[in-house]
Amino acid sequence: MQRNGGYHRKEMMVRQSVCALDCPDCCSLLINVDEAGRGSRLRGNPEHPITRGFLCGKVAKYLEREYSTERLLYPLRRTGAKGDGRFARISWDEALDEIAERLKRIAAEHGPEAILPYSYAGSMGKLIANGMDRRFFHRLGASRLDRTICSSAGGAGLLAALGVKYGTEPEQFRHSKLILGWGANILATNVHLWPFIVEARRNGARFYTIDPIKQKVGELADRHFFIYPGTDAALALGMMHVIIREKLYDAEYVARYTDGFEELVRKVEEFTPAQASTLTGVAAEDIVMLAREYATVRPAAIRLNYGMQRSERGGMGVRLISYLPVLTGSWREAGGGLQLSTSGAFVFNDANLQRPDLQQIALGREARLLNMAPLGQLLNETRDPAVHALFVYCSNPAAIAPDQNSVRRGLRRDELFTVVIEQMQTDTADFADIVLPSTTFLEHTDVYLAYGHYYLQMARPALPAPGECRSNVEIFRELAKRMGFAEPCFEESEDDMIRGMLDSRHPFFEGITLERLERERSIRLNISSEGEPFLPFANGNFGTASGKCEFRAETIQYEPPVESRHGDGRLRARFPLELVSAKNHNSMNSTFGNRDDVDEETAWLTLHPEDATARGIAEGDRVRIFNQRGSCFLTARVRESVPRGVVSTPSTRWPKKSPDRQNVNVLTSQRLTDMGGGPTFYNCLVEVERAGD
Ligand SMILES: Nc1nc2c(c(=O)[nH]1)N[C@H]1C(S)=C(S)[C@@H](COP(=O)(O)OP(=O)(O)OC[C@H]3O[C@@H](n4cnc5c(=O)[nH]c(N)nc54)[C@H](O)[C@@H]3O)O[C@H]1N2
Ligand SMILES: Nc1nc2c(c(=O)[nH]1)N[C@H]1C(S)=C(S)[C@@H](COP(=O)(O)OP(=O)(O)OC[C@H]3O[C@@H](n4cnc5c(=O)[nH]c(N)nc54)[C@H](O)[C@@H]3O)O[C@H]1N2
Ligand code: SF4
Ligand SMILES: [Mo]
Repeated sequence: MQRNGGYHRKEMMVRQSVCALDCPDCCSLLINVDEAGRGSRLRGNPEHPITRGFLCGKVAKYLEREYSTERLLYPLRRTGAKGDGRFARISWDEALDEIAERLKRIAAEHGPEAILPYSYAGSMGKLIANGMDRRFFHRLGASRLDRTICSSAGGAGLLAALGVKYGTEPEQFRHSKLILGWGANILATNVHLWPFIVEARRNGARFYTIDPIKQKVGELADRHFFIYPGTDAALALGMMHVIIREKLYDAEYVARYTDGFEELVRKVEEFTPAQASTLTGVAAEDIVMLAREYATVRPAAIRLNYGMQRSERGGMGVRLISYLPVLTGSWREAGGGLQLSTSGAFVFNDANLQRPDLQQIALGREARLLNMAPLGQLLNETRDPAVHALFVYCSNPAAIAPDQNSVRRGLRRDELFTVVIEQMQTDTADFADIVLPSTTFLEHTDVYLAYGHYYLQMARPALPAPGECRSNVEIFRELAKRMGFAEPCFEESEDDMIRGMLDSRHPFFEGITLERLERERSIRLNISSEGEPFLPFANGNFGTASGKCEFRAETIQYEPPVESRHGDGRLRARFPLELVSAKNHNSMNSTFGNRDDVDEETAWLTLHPEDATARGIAEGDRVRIFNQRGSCFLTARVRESVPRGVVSTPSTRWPKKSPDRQNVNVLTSQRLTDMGGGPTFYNCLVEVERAGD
């Protein structure tokens, strides 16, 4: 802790923390704390090589949330109907006793797999969202949750292509001469990559974006390419066609480090630029130009983000795009390659941390695995056993899960026992039988991986927890006691847990200890020697069994998404517009949805002028947006930032802040992606009409 007296009248301490929000940047924070323990200013750590002294707008204001009068401070028991939001304060003992008693009863009557945890990355912390909670549910024998809601299609695509889930370091983008922002809203969702792009451009790099929406980052690009939602696989095939036809690939790299190239050559023959253009909406000459520049302007880096894999063909899209730097040998170069995620380099000892072996005690086997994306189906249709208890933390499924009407029908079931650990009274918390108040990341110890860089970080509490808030770790530890779980792992301190997870024996983790983390707080993984760039596939070394990149051309195929302009004709006749509900700028999924300014940002629907005129819609009109699954109201904005046939709204609003208590997820479907079982939020056909005032 540094002291920073001087011109401040009150003695100020500067404490270090880490932003735990679900963001690739995983920033190192500094917070000013006065003698009374009150935080007064949050800023980015200037010494952190990625944070570089600045924060995004949403977290610069995080202290407003920290001290908000809307924070949940005490355990609550529901007194009204599910969803009404009427609750009464109870004590921790009452709350925990009741939860333990209900879980025991459900496990005895229906088997423990009738209990379902539901969590995602409200905190990215290993202890808070991937630690004591997992031990608890494993010991209980609860159903396991397949955490697919965000990135599993892209993860599967990347693994299919490269065999591991990591890629180019953000720091290396400064050396690029051509950067493609592909399905990546960099200024909103990954702002700490931006300075490296600026540096590259200062040195002459070109920067292009490929996205169905021209976001702010698209306006700042040298060129923006509009693409129809969910058609990236076709664009990648078209680019490969040109690169191969014009012999722009790196023949030596391909010969040494890949397998199945000849079959790939035959496969991509049919995907001419003209054909790819029809499917994607990108002009044929632009596809040729993109392919030529990508292959010849060196080094060229691709920043792929998860936006492009939230669609029916998302897995194949990521897989095929990941072949581009393989074909051109771009992995050899600093400033080349591709980044979708870096998370696969953080090889913790998750067996120590999460103790999957504990499932043997209750079940004698692994518990069933349920995919979180179609939550409505899980709650309404799962049998043998049905879901009788839902335990939610670090997620707000009533706002963020697809097919919201189905989710709500499930949450409303009388016999379902629901527990929600939360910081705010979310829509999901409104359906809970018991609500437990959670600490924020400024108030508990945790360890963080990153999915946009290679620094492992640790945070200690910087601020005291208000009211009776407790961390998930404390809560699951207490619940374990009440359930009678006697294993020593439920007695472990946070530090014990950290030691266990760092004991991974992976070379990337060598020399990383709790003591070192305590001292340094942020440690670059051992991915390359000091001062050297990390070039993971410069010499092949793919994560496949053969160590080569295997094209397996026979498994490459492309079909237009069902919910798209080239998809199901009957559906399209009723709902001709493609809705993309991508990320908002000033919030984090639904996390700051309680704020009025965020609600306003997420209440817009952008339409192309021709689509608006055809429907008699003008800027500022209230519109109803609907399909076979539901409808909601938004306010029209008429712009050429979307192509004809595409409408867009920033996601996701708190349903209960909108007049009809619905957000866009009433429209999105429970259909899954081609790989990885992910949700298909961005392939969603709708119609829009002007609504009365
Ligand atoms: N400000 C802010 N930052 C965030 C978040 C937030 O809610 N707000 N959420 C966090 C989370 S959970 C995640 S997963 C990351 C995601 O980070 P990103 O992937 O960058 O964000 P998205 O908005 O999902 O998608 C990025 C872009 O992909 C575009 N896109 C949609 N469909 C397609 C398609 O089919 N093809 C192509 N090429 N592009 C497409 C969208 O229009 C969008 O502009 O951001 C994190 N950071
Ligand atoms: N239409 C549409 N839907 C989407 C998306 C989209 O782009 N469009 N994006 C999808 C994606 S990529 C994602 S990742 C999901 C995100 O969906 P969620 O993972 O549900 O993320 P948030 O909406 O940010 O909600 C996280 C909640 O966790 C709580 N929380 C934070 N820290 C803690 C803690 O320490 N303990 C506990 N108990 N709670 C905590 C916060 O208060 C917040 O309410 O949404 C998905 N849904
Ligand atoms: S949300 Fe992302 S950019 Fe903002 S402070 Fe957190 S890690 Fe940094
Ligand atoms: Mo996400």
